[in-house]
Amino acid sequence: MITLHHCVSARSFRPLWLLEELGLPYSLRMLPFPPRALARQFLQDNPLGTVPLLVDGETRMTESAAMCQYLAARHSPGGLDVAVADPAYGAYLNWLHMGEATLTFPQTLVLRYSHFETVERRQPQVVEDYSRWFLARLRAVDTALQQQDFLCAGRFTAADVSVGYALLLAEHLGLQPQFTDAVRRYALRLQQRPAYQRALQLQHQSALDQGVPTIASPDVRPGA
Ligand SMILES: N[C@@H](CCC(=O)N[C@@H](CS)C(=O)NCC(=O)O)C(=O)O
Repeated sequence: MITLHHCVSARSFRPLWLLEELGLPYSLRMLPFPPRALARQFLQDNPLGTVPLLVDGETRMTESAAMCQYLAARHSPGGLDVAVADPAYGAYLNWLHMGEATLTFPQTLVLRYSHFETVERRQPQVVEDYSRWFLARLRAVDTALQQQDFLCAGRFTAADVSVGYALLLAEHLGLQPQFTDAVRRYALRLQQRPAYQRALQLQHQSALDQGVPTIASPDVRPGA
């Protein structure tokens, strides 16, 4: 049985959404955000203190994009992954990792220096620079979507889950009004998927059931 350690709408939303897309059995363990401060016993499970943590037998993973790759390859070969022999394999891996490395990372600087830090440590210049950085990198997504509904292989794949989470985070940061039409329509297309909707409802209900705040992690204001 797979166990996913998750905070509401944190990067762990990627594997949660994918698990729902794949229809796999799993157990969802909700944590308050940030777990490093509010659930210190979690450090015994993951010394980084970060979510997601995914445990599948002897396998323990702490990188959300890698989890997407792992779950799609191991549990749905030919379904939500792209096979090594497929001409779209390189594009698939590129998008899958771009979702975290290029599209999510700059947003974490925006989040940290606009909301997470104490008022004295906030950095409006960092917020402006990395918001622009993110929006500039998003042009690659816009270009791809001029030709197709999904990023690669002519169908929905785990790469769309990875990039889709970066778009969800951007909405929490108020960057959505600066999306192009193609990106806005794409985000809507992803968010209308039944598995995405189920993941949203499940995280909310599981937070209630497990006594964890239901507020989305990017909306938490630890420094306020
Ligand atoms: N690159 C990792 C980043 C994991 C990460 O930093 N997660 C954030 C939530 S989105 C976290 O747990 N932050 C809490 C902390 O840094 O204490 C991934 O993609 O999973």
